[in-house]
Amino acid sequence: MPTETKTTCPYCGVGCGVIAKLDDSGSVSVTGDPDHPANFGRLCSKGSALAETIDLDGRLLYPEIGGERSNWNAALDLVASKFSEVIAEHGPDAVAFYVSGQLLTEDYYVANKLTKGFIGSGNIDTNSRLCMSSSVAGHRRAFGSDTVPGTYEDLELADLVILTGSNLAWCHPVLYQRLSAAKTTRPGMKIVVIDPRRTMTSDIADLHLAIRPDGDVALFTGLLAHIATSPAIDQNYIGAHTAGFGEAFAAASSISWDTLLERTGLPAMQLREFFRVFETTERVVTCYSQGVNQSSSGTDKVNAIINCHLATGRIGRPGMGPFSLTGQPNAMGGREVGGLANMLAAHMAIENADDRDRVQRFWSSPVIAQKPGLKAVDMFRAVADGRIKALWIMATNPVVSMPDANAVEAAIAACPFVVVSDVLRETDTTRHADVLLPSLGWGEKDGTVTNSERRISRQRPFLTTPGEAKPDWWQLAQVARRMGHTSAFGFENPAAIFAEHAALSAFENGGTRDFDIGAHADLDPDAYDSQPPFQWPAPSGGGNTARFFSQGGFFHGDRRARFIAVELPETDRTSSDYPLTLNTGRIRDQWHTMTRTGKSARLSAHIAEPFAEIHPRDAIELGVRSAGLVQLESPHGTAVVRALVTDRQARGSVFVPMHWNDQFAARSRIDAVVAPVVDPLSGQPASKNVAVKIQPVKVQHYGFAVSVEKPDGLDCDYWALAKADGGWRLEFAACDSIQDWTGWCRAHLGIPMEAEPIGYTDGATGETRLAFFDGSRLLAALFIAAEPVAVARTWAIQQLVASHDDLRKRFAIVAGRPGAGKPDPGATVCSCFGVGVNQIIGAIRGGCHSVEAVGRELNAGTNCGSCRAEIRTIIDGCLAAAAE
Ligand SMILES: Nc1nc2c(c(=O)[nH]1)N[C@H]1C(S)=C(S)[C@@H](COP(=O)(O)OP(=O)(O)OC[C@H]3O[C@@H](n4cnc5c(=O)[nH]c(N)nc54)[C@H](O)[C@@H]3O)O[C@H]1N2
Ligand SMILES: Nc1nc2c(c(=O)[nH]1)N[C@H]1C(S)=C(S)[C@@H](COP(=O)(O)OP(=O)(O)OC[C@H]3O[C@@H](n4cnc5c(=O)[nH]c(N)nc54)[C@H](O)[C@@H]3O)O[C@H]1N2
Ligand code: SF4
Ligand SMILES: [Mo]
Repeated sequence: MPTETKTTCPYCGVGCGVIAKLDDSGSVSVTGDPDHPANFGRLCSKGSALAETIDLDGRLLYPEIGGERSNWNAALDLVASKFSEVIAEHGPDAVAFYVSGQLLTEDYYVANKLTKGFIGSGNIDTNSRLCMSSSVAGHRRAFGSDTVPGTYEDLELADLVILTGSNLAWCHPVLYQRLSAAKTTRPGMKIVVIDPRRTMTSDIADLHLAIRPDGDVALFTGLLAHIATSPAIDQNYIGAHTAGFGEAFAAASSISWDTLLERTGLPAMQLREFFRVFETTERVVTCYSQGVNQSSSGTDKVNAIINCHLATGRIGRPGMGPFSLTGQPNAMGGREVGGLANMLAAHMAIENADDRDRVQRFWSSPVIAQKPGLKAVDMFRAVADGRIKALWIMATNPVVSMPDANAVEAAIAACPFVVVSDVLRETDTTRHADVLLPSLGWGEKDGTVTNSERRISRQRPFLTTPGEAKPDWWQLAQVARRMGHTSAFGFENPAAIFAEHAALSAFENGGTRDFDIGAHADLDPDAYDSQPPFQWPAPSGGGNTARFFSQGGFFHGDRRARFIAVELPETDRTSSDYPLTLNTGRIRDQWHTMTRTGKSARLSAHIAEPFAEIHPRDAIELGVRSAGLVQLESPHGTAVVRALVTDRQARGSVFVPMHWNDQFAARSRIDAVVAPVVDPLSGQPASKNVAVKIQPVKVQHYGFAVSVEKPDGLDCDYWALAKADGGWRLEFAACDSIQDWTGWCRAHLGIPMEAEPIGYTDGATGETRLAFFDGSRLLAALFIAAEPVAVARTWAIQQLVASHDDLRKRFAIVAGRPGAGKPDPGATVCSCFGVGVNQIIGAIRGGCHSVEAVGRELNAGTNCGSCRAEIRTIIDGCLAAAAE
């Protein structure tokens, strides 16, 4: 009998419930939990592929010191003694913790307690600085607390949903599915997408505003000026529950219409239409994510949005409110425990002496941090200049994800003592660790996470502990005990930590703080184990509500919200040397630095290479050819990626995904190019507006290979590796001439000497095609050309698992295309059923003119639904082409 465990997806902030089934043979399958209120059974492509990412390949299984296997006692003793020494000699601010929104709340709570209460430093920051900190700063300015007022249901209840700086279809896919289903049921519902690029999300929009980079402050300030003189204004709400409207209105109304047009880059008609639809629709939700947060004006963007909701009183009522979409599974939990350098535990403020005193009394701690610690970018600067001498990195990969990543890498490499807790042995960050601590991963670890709508769900273990891996909270508590704090870190299990966290949230609260889960302060381990998902607030006396602020009740001292008078920021960073704007973000099927999604062949099939989206006219001016290689350069570094020429991109901008790193590609860490420019209030990096220049890379040989063995020792100018069924796929390019491709295959694709190739080299063009077999099995196939290689890639990959008994047909592989009657499926669109673009086009030609019809014919889009937007785009494209 398979065992079933209800747990939570470890990827995005939607926080979907999943059921993991483990059968007697040890194999795992993962399905959506129909009872979970975030997803009601739905999953996206990443959630559906979870079972493919939990193997032990590449796992860090034992503690290491100096690259050698060690044991827990030695490793923990060393960490505790080094941290203690540095603190004794240089003070508490000479150590730092850099943690993650992918920790569980219990891990995070212990990390924060140790740093702020027992070491007495504010130097704990997190990758949430790169993710949510502008939202946190904006919420605190407006509401007096870091509160998300609404719920997911509001997106379904609204008559107007504005998505700004959010690629919901790819980044919060299940929420997108809920929204898209609501729009199907109520076609009158309007969706406005605000994004400089045309994304898969903009495809369901009634209105897509292709705003200029960072034009959002101007747009929402213009909107405030408009609604203030329209019937939409709610003077009662403003009068009863807010302060500062006059100043905000004065600032907004001083901006001319021409300035608005210029700063937003939008046509006047679109701007008017947007203002009109906001004015006339009461039920409006404005969702925002990284296009808002990751900006040098991120906090002002958040407040400009909130201003409009306060001015109309459209907040905290069904279908109304500003809604910050959180990225990571536990971005919210991290905020609840105070994991940011400028926060204290349980939504208390580090600047507030009463709060500091309260937390210190609750913890009975010897000290309490007196001031905010260093925010991520400053923290790594302090590592670089030697102020920080001991650093513990946990559940994040800063060498890939921090701006100015080469400088961050150099800082970590030069730091006298670096501890890294991770689940993988080899990442771009782990290679610089003095001490490596093996952590439990998803499916093994045990605790809670909070999603974007304040819902706390359990992550439960269903796998056995691999090697000597241990929970992150345990590692921290062990070090704390070894530093002398025995009783405060005597936790036996995550339930005990959660209960303490819940008790602190209620401690001397009495309704003065938003975050109160006192109802769970007495939870025993059994109750914790079976705890169903619940939304906060959940105070001990009951009386919790799902939404905040419909009747005011803000958390500033006077219980009023604040309007913020924002100024228009400088937005254009380009210059004659760096004339283009680099925008970075995500793709559908990869998660961050690919340490988990990169293990799945299915997920790697959707987009297998790093790329730069470039507008066709920019491409012509730059001399960039479609599928050629380009180098992006800023004063901070360079990266090389494939050119994807598309009119979905605006002129003057390029988009590059953040995911690729040294484990999967040659020089594609885009954060090496990103400047460390931050929002002055939140400290969040402006990862979406970076001045760069681009040039085409002159290539001698373009190559594509499929290989059973993992390609190794690659030293060519460009390569990108992706997992495939039965082996690996490799895209690469060389700038210098290579003659001996058979030797190259032996050196890099693990081809044994006795395996003879079949194939040819065309002396005139240099085109080369080689295939190596072992009996009836294909070991590797290589395709080289002077142009980007034209090969039926999906078909070529399928040959890795096909049988090649028929010797004559082996030449089909060298030809690089399937024989008659075996069509090439084309690039994968639907990862659940492995359906390619050519198959979808075939079905459309055969008369399937809707997503549903394509689904009936090919199954595509009928499981997780993440590809439905793309299928719709392909249908639209085919029908438009046919009509011409
Ligand atoms: N598939 C996938 N899903 C994920 C993740 C992942 O790695 N992969 N990561 C998760 C995490 S941690 C996060 S934080 C979220 C992020 O989720 P999102 O914020 O939705 O994702 P991004 O792609 O970073 O950026 C969103 C959009 O902002 C746009 N943008 C850029 N500049 C501007 C601007 O000035 N104004 C406006 N209005 N828009 C702009 C970009 O073009 C981009 O399409 O995704 C979560 N979900
Ligand atoms: N240019 C650019 N840069 C960006 C962004 C962008 O849009 N553009 N987005 C930013 C945002 S929003 C985010 S959230 C960050 C994300 O960036 P990171 O946090 O650096 O990315 P991840 O790949 O999620 O890193 C998680 C690490 O923790 C490990 N891990 C997984 N589970 C566990 C666990 O349970 N315990 C421990 N100890 N380790 C574990 C993984 O193997 C991996 O090494 O990137 C930021 N950087
Ligand atoms: S939307 Fe996808 S990635 Fe996000 S929690 Fe749900 S299943 Fe996981
Ligand atoms: Mo994020």
